[in-house]
Amino acid sequence: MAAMSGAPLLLANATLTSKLQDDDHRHAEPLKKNRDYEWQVVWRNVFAFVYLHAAALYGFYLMFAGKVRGWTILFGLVFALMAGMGVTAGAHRLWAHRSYKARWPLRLFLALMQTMAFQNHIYEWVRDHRVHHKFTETDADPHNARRGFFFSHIGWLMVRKHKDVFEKGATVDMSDLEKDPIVMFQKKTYMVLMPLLCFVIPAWIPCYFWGENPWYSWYVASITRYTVALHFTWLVNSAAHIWGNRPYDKNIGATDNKAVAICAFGEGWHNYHHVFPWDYKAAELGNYSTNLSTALIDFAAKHGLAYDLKTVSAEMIRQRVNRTGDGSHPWTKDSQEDGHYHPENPVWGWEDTDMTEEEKQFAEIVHRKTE
Ligand code: ST9
Ligand code: ZN
Ligand code: ZN
Repeated sequence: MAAMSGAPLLLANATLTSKLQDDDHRHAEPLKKNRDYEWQVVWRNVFAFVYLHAAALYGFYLMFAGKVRGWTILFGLVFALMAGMGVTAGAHRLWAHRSYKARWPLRLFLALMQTMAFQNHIYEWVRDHRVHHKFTETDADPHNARRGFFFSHIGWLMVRKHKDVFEKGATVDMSDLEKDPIVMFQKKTYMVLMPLLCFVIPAWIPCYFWGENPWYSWYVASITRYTVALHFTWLVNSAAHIWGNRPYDKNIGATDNKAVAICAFGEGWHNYHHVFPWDYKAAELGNYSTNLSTALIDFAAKHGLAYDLKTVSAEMIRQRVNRTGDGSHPWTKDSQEDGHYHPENPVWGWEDTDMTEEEKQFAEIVHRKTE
């Protein structure tokens, strides 16, 4: 393991030019009507979501009526936890933001867990997410929250994307993922692996190991577990772009929302995350109880599977809170402007080649002394 293994890194970017602000997505502005975007409904997806929700309601009935075994419910919870971690610690913090590095056994494990979640393969998930960060709350954002709760939550998966998503999305560098054999293998085999890992195996395990009724197992361990996990994930795109505090930047839509953080294993500290997307914790406030993904990454780092964890200095956070926060940060009242450090904006958090020379210059990685 490299000498720096397990040690968080600090990214200092003193006067980084803002890509995000270039996109002119001031939250207060109402969405301009865009005649180019006539919704083309994808009925296949609409019907799939109608089935999922009807079947999940039946799954809840089975659970509350005591028809399904306790072991099956417990299994569904553990499975959801693992799949969710594949999304948060894997697709999101590792692959989309490169906020830490992972040895191949951890990458394999995270890719398998991400496949269990069926939120599209890692490559597609990351592409949409990088585009979301780069063009937040514009027409190029796949789940633009300025189109309202329903669109950003689920609606965006039921219509064809705006042309800006394709056009501006094409400017996002994905070469790092193309070099990761685990990501590319998952992409190639997704249509076989995903149905097995997300639906067939979780329905089969309760039947085989403790004799659950196969239909009950299907509805509870597969469908209800999947549907609830989707909603918890989607809340990050919808609720955490609408309701909550903006302690770090009041000018952006993303919010810190503790309830979402709990449901989405630490991804609800979304105002912080949009301001400092390279931080492997995706949060400053809260602890492991509101950030289970950080607990997993720290555990992996302790055992040498994760390393080069990136984070943000307390000073940099303080300066940003003072300059652009909405006053809800617990430090705000005590802190004072010293005028020394004025971070303009984050780098997006991964080592992409489409960063400008100026951005690269300021995205200097500084090692933090640990002990
Ligand atoms: C799901 C994803 O639910 C959820 C993501 C949530 C993200 C949350 C993030 C927050 C942090 C993490 C929180 C985790 C919490 C976890 C807690 C768990 C308990 N850039 O897409 P297509 C191009 S998925 C550049 O088909 P259409 C590209 O060339 C749910 N280019 O567009 C592409 O071709 P290819 C299950 C892009 O036709 C081509 O366009 N899945 C980009 O408009 C066509 O792309 C579903 O429901 C881009 N961003 O269709 C299926 N995008 O791929 C969902 C596209 O060959 N998807 N291009 O390179 C679909 O059916 C379709 O995508 C569609 C749009 C109908 C929505
Ligand atoms: Zn992100
Ligand atoms: Zn967001």
